[in-house]
Amino acid sequence: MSKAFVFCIFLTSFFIDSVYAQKDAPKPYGPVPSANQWRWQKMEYYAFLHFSINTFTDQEWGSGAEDPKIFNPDSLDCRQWARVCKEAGMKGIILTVKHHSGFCLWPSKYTEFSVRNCPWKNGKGDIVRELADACREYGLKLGVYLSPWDRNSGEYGKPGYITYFRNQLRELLTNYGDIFEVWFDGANGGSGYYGGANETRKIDRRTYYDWKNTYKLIRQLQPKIVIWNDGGDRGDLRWVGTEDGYVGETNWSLLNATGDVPGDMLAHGLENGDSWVPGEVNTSIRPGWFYHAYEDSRVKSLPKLLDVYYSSFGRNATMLLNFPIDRHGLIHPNDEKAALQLAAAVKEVFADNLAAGVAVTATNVRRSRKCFGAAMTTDGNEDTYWTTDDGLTKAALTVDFGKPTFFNRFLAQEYIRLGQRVKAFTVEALVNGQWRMLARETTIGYKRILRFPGVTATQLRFTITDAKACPVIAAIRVYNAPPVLSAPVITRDRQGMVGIHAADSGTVVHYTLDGSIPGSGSPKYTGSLASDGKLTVQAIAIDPATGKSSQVGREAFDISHRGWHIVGTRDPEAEKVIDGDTHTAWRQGMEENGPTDLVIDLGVEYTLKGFRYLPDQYRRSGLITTYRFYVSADNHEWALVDEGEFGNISNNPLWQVKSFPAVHGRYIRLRAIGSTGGSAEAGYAEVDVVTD
Ligand code: FUL
Repeated sequence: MSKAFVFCIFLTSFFIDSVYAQKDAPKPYGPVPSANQWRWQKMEYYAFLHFSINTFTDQEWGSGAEDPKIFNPDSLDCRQWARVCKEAGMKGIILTVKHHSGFCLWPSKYTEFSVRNCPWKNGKGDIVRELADACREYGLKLGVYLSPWDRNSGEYGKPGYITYFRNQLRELLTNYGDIFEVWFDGANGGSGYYGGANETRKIDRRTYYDWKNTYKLIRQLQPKIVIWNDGGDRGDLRWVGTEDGYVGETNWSLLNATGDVPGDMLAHGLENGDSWVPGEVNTSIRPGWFYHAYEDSRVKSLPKLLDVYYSSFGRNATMLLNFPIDRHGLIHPNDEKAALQLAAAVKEVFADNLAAGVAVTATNVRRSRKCFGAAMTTDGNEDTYWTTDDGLTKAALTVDFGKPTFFNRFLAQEYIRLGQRVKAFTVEALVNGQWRMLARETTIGYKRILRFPGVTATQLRFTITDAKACPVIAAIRVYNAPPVLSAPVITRDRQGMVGIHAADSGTVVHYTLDGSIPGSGSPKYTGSLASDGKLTVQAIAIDPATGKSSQVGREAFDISHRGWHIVGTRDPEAEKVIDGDTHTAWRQGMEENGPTDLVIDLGVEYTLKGFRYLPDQYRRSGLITTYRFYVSADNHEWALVDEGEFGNISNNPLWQVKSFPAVHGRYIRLRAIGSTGGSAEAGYAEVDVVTD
């Protein structure tokens, strides 16, 4: 036979095969991702960067009244941002090109409130341009966060603002190359500078922006973009209802095209929704979105970041991890270190797929000339899949390791281009000849990763127990993740007793009180330690069996609360505000239209230079949004020392730290002016002071 003839037969059979196979493949079931959503989903993990004028005022939200002259990073380097993100394993970067203050990181033609009027590069700089260039150099995609709410613009709330907003979109979507995602935050309307009006402006978030026509413009300018919108018309992606870094374990990539989306639906999607709207989990590597030096030691630990990874990417969502850019214009070294540790840990966990190259069998394989067999789930190709005959909604795959094998992670992947189908599944292990249930779960979607205590088994059985239509599984993988120890948790109670709590049993805790890094030579923790004044406690946990140690846990305390009392209430629950336990809270009803006071007697006079407020951690209402803070020597004459807002407290109810010029006093008064949930209540987990 001539070579040409053989080649011809090969081509013909390839052609017949693919036609037959296509005809034979399951039909898509329900909504499926668009080409843009599919491209986006495969990005899996990418960065958020928060940087704006409020980086220079230490606030989470800017008011719009700031002087552009304060925006002056001394070493801004977008290549550093891109390098860190690339090395962290991320595929793109979304930058807050305009946050709620309205300050623009590019020299927009349509406003004076931008980098054009700041000292950085003598007003000749363009951060969006520098980042676009850096992304191109590092092979990253670029996205933009353009806040619909603009606290600077005098036009905000009026029809003219929509033209302004679209003009800015046009600049961003035409001048900087491909933009993969545009982010429209849901915070909309409220107090602001508004061109000097200094007032409160409310808008109807459903109608004001005329999203329909704005979307049309976006898609015309960037046909490959995905739209994230938490404020108005349904975009291509959805918020998952929290900024804490997780999505529901049951997570459908579906919603209805219209109608309200309550929090629970954001977390879980809608099983029978009529549109494909997958979840994106956004969270910050630190407590806040913007940079605050006081959070330098609050960067998420490796166990926490791994938990976020498993609870977002591991639950059929993408992971959007934020780096606050610091005042130098850089990603802070602590944040870089944490992100690289996560990348190394992820690489280690997923290095060795124990299901690759071993026998996998299925209870049913779709009758076809094309291969839809079990082996398609372990061939390393995510575009091939195992599927069954139509009409089957139950089926199983069995992985035979051929020898006792230890594992503690399981990953499954649906071929979502044919729809998200699986409603329920189980994972079992064959241990000493007996099947043992490891997990009973619900949805899978693009990727689902399960964590469970390690087990030694010869086989693993993955059973789809319910599905909307025949299952279509692109991959299953099995791993043995090495243990990662958690840093000890450090607390101090009202009496000043310091407790250090190891998260992993069997570990030994060592600590220091002198600012040095603890090691195996530092004192061993055997029980609570008495303390009084300012104190920094650092601790690590060491596993004596392996010698592995955790990251360092660190907690800096100001004066103890021993002599403190809540004044002016008989409610004994009020003492919870100063008990040092962040899990307990006190709530008090607010006067109509505020204000409501919390007065604390510190026992003796101190030099005070700030205060800290932690809202109730378990409710979304009663979180103080605007405040005044007073100090007194005698509980009669009060001096107002600070006032302002706790920006973004509703979505991110973390410790609020406020400073003011040093003042002497024994009594403090936190006056709640407004709070979430209609200002009916003010809730406090803790209130603390910062002394000189
Ligand atoms: C929130 C905003 O208000 C925050 O400032 C931050 O940008 C976060 C990602 O979204 O809702």
